[in-house]
Amino acid sequence: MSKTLGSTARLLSDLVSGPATRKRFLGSMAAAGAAVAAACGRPRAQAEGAAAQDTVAPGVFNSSSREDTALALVHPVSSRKAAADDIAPYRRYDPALPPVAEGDTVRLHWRALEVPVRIRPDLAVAGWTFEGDIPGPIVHVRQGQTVEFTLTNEGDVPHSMDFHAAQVDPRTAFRSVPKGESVTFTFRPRYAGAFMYHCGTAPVLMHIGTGMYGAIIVSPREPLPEAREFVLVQSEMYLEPAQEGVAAFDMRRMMSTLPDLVVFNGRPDQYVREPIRVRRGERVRFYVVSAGPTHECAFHVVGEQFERVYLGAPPGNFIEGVQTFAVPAGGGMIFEFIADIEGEFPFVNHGFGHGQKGAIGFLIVEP
Ligand SMILES: [Cu+2]
Repeated sequence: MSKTLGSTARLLSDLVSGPATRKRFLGSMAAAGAAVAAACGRPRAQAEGAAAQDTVAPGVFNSSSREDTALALVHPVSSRKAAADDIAPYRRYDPALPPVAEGDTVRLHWRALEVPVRIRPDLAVAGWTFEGDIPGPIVHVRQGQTVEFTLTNEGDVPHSMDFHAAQVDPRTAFRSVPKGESVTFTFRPRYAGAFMYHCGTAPVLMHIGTGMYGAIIVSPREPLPEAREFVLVQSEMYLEPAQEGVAAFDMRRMMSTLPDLVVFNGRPDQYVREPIRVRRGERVRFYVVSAGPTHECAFHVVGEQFERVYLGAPPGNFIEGVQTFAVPAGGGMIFEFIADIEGEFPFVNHGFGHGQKGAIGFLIVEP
């Protein structure tokens, strides 16, 4: 019995950190921290010193292991610190669910890009991204469609893609690819719902924590009732103090799980500054994905009640008459109500220690 538990624990440990002793794991976390530091403009010597402590043979195949990021430390890690002037201007992340992609096969070819992203008019973060934004693009497909996905890594450290809407062998499909290489895989979503995607390269905490996540929405074959549909991806940000308007992500603080910011769609308070607007009488549907890396989202709309919350696989699996429901880290759920009252309705993470840190916005119901 205890032997079984021991091997299960080891398996779980391997999933998170790769087959390694605790000492080696902690060593790799230090190296990973150095990778972030190097990626964000710290002296290269510091990163190389950390790499030397943790020698990993190039070419090791390990789809989701700590080796992947540590491997990159063998190579020079270029400075990621861009002059604030070079960073794209601030823009609101459009929360509207895009239309379903056309065709039986949906082909996506994305790049992993290590670029700063402006999350407030006065603040950019030195992110690792899919397609240059945090979160990455919203994908919308319908059950029955096939997704053919390619990721080309244009960053310096290895990256990968893990779609929670897919059922595939992660060792091959979700494998990490080094700079300049690509990985392609195909899947056919079995279930409808709101799903997370993320980079699964180890340490996963660091890759999600640095910005590599987003939402894939799978609509059921029979469409849900017509609605105004919005996607909210909640995530936490753990940052070092900004220098010249650019903040690096802080791996050690990710492990502390006490975030500086908790945000919807990558920008704190963006829908307070620029609210989401609907018309009175419209059905409103929020697809809420908690990207974490660690915390849930206790989703609530002040002054409203959800007619339905779909826990998964719509059109079934809903509960009715709900005030608040928590979406776990790595999960996604669908929240629906009729906006039959005019007004300004805050939507929040009702875990207010996190709502206060930026996971809040306004839904304006206009006549
Ligand atoms: Cu990554």
